Amino acid sequence: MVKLHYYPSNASMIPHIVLEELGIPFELVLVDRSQNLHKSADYLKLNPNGKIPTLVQSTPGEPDLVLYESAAICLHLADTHHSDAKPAGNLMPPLGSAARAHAYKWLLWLADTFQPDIMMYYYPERYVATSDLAVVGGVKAQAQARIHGHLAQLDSALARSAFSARPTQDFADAEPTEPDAAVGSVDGGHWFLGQRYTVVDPYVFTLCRWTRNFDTGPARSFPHLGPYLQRMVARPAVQRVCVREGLQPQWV
Ligand SMILES: N[C@@H](CCC(=O)N[C@@H](CS)C(=O)NCC(=O)O)C(=O)O
Repeated sequence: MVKLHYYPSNASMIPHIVLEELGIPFELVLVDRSQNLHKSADYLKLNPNGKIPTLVQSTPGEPDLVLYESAAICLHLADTHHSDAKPAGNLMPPLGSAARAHAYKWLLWLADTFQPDIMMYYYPERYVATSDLAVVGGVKAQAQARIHGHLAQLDSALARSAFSARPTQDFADAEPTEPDAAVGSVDGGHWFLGQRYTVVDPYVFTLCRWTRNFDTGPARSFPHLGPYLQRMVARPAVQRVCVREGLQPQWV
């Protein structure tokens, strides 16, 4: 049995979507952040960072696998639900392929570059040793400017992947060539790495969702990200997660 320790709209949404996409039976365990339970002694035993999510996988006769870090959880779920017989359901490109290398690159970039800037935007006071509102506001503004750059980077990567996608390819190379100027208007109905949906998609979706209330430049306002996010919202697994977590529209 798999248990996902979650809080609505937190990073736990990323593996939650992956679990739904893979059709794995799982149990959701609420870590009530409103009661600071992510810092409780019991939760810290699972995740010493006091962060959400944590996945606990129990297999009879084996010690529990306790895993934190959204990207690691998603990769583990993709690895353990990989099928050579039914490759269409796999959520990572084949081992050793260029597409898989790009998947690693994007997952790490999302986790170590984009996600920390979002945290800095929402919690700027954590990053300065003063309560001076002008200083705190400056940290927030700088984070928002960097996030705008990250969204632009995702948007142009999507443009390239639309340009490179071929119906016969299992996984399009995510960064094959410089984008063609004409590609700006192309909406190939594709996913982040090309024709095939991967665990990168729920990660991109969730971080983009966190910009939905930005007064300027939310992810949905970018030319390629906008339609892409709508394709994500149309996926039944994404809809099930948004409903189960009790999220209010606008979802993205
Ligand atoms: N890189 C970690 C980050 C997790 C993370 O920052 N989670 C946030 C919720 S979105 C959290 O638990 N914050 C609580 C806190 O910082 O006190 C992951 O993706 O698992």
